[in-house]
Amino acid sequence: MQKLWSHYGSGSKIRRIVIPLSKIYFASDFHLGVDARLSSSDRELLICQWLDEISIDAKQIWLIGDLFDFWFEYKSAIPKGFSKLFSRLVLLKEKGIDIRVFTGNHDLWMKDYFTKELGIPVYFDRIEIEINGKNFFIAHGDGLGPGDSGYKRMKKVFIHPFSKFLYRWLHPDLGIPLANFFSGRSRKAQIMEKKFLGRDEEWLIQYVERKSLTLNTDFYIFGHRHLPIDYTLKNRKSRYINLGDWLLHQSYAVLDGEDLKLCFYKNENGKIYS
Ligand SMILES: [Mn+2]
Repeated sequence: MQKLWSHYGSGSKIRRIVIPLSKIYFASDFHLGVDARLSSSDRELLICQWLDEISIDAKQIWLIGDLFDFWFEYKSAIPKGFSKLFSRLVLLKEKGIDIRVFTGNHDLWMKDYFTKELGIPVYFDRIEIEINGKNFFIAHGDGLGPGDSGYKRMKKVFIHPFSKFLYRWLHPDLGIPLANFFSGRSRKAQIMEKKFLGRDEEWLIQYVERKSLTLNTDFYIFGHRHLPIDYTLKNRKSRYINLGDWLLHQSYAVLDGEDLKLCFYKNENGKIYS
């Protein structure tokens, strides 16, 4: 019979166990539902792979808006096509990972599906929060800063309960294709690299510079811009982080202790603007 305990004998190597620190991850702008460099379904698989990998050491995962290219919740129906992502999120929740979701300008019509069915809190507006002793200001980023007045007016109409009420009376088989038609989503998403406009032209940089005059924020975390940006503000302390997107960049941010950095998943050509 094999001697089971022999490897504990003198001179044998002690197995080294590494317990990873719990990290906090941020990502945004998956835009599932529209084909880009990858088809929506392939991108969903890639996101699930990424979630699997980070679930090893993730304590918390923040998804900061535009998870879906279009989302609308009827009282008893949701758009189909995202079941792989949902099942992964449920699995991670069961592993004890705290997941939080923001709405973006493409999926602002969320109701209670995430909270009730998936147990995931949804934020509809910017928040200030302290994580690991650091102050965070988190928002999707649409309609903030100067300019964009047309969009700001349109958003007011979109989020008005009466608009939702009216839209809800369209049958989903009509309502969802109609939304796709009007946004030109039947075409492939534009995947041209956006241009970083620099501190004088980037609306969100102007917005956070103004905010930082009164707030003591360490990290301003936004999506919406579809460009990975890590920009240190004039006060030389606060950083504006834009999470980029998954249409082109497959980018995300990770907070490890007090250190926050932008990373890319399976994209060796990822570039960070600063
Ligand atoms: Mn977006």
